[in-house]
Amino acid sequence: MDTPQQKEDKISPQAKWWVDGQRIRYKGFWFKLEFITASEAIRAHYTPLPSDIILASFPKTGTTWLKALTSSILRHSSPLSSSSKDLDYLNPHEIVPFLEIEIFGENPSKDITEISCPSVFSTHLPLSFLPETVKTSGCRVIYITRHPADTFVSLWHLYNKFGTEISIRQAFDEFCKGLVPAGPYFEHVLEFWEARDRVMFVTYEDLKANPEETVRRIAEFLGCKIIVEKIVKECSFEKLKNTSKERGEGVHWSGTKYDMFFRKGVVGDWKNHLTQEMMKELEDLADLKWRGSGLDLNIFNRSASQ
Ligand code: PAP
Repeated sequence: MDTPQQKEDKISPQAKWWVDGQRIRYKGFWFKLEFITASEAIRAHYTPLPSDIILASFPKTGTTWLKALTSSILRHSSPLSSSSKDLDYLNPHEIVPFLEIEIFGENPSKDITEISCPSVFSTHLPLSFLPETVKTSGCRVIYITRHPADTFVSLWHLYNKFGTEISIRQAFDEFCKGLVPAGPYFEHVLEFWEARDRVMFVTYEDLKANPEETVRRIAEFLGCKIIVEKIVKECSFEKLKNTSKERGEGVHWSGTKYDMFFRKGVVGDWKNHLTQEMMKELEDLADLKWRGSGLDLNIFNRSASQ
């Protein structure tokens, strides 16, 4: 039986996020209630098949790009695979569903048995919220991450579009405290980092610095033979953004218009928004929270070939 502290750690209400409603702290992470309920359903009912592919990420770290790349890799390596639909017609989020909403949410919008093989899912849940079998079933998990400063800035812009009422300084403090959806960022990254013997770990910065090499690594991890340049071109920021514009407005379940997933797509935009002092705070936090794990902010400075 849980001690009062353990209970408190599991469900500790309540925090109001910048824009919408309440967040609940559950097992050390902040989520809306519906995500917590869904994570329990996932743990109870989801047994990954060895052929399943799970794309995991903290929000705003490159999820959309990784979804596009993975579906493009699968489509080009096996043109008959219907799990990899054409990016000319669909937003990457329409191709790869979130486990915690579209599959195991309160009103799932997809029937898991209808999804073709290999099934590709995504998740913003921490590793500890997923079933243990994710580590043992042979399914492939790819985790994408991004420098916390650019992650925060991307999140800040998104929430501004929804009408943020607090200053960037206040929002930054909340990010540092972990009070953001799926936060804290540092613990989220650390969980997947510590499982990297089973999880492929990719950074947004690797993809930007050396897309061909990183895509080649992803394809190899998935056991796919492809023409790398074709995939990189098909999933470039410009291409996806233009396709999204041409298609007109569509709205993701989160309320995000599809074209809002493509804002600037660069490394280092934090310099336009954060002070050196704020960056130092992030560096200190990384130091503190990742100490002893072998993980540090230098992973965002390396190119994929190193
Ligand atoms: P999500 O967690 O809400 O799905 P996610 O896709 O992880 O969002 O992150 C969005 C970021 O990825 C945006 O970054 P920015 O705000 O700094 O611009 C978005 O522009 C960027 N992005 C999306 N697609 C691409 C792409 N093909 N190449 C590079 N960056 C991309």
